[in-house]
Amino acid sequence: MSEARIMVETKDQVALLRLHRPHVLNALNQALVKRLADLLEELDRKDGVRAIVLTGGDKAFAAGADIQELAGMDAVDFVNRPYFADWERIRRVAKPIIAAVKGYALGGGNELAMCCDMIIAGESAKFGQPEINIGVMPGAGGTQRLTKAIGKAKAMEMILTGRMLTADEALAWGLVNRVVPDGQVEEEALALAGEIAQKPPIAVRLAKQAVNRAQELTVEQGLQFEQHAFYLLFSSEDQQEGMQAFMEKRKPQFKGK
Ligand code: CO8
Repeated sequence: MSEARIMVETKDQVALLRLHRPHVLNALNQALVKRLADLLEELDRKDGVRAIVLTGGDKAFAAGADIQELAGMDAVDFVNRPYFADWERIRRVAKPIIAAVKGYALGGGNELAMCCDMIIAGESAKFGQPEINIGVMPGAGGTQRLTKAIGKAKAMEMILTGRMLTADEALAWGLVNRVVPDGQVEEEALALAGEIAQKPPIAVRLAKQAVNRAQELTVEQGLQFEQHAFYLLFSSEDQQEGMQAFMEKRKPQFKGK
């Protein structure tokens, strides 16, 4: 079996990516993360795709970085490779990505789910940053994204104890959008992606960027970004179509132009 196996299906303008290294609970080795970044960039450029769902297996979305691979690395390897460059590529994907999580989302797996824009969790989902138990700490955004998502006190507790959250706790703490029975996770994520795929794609992309700016910039800078993105949309055909359709009381036909 290829070490970087990811299945891809596309239907109704939504692409579904499935991580597939079941023998190690989808542990994220470098080849898998690179393949994922390659595929996401490809889908980001592809006209017929407007939203993406990322999922794993029944037992694990992803159980973290591949500890077997990590164990053989030293600090200089991280600098020379560079280990996190593919994570940056994933972070820059412009189209919306929804994580559909069943089972373990741990360490890099939880960080990957948080790199997505929304998370649909199955009842079996377990979210955690257990790096502390193996002598390290989160390295792919966990200390930053988790803190923004659930607040300092709770992020501190998860990161310093390595304790896992159940799906219901993750919902109560604001980490996930909703919890559904495991058998419906993919369907629910695909339905949400399908709904977004009907919206005007340029506005979706700019709105995604603007919301992400709220995590990264001051309110002043974020407002400035939002206003510029808003102005920009007034040069799109979809803005004219959307407003015209509203006034004519008909369904808009968005073209992504
Ligand atoms: N890396 C490599 N192999 C793994 C990993 C992993 N993260 N997780 C599970 N496996 C392997 C196991 O070694 C085992 O292999 P084998 O059958 O050959 O012994 C197989 O998957 C099944 O696992 P278990 O037998 O352990 O299954 P259990 O149901 O008993 O336990 C757990 C499931 C609780 C998920 C357990 O496997 C576990 O604790 N895994 C490790 C979780 C962890 O510590 N994750 C954090 C890793 S560090 C990290 O993510 C750093 C992130 C920063 C950089 C991100 C870059 C990608």
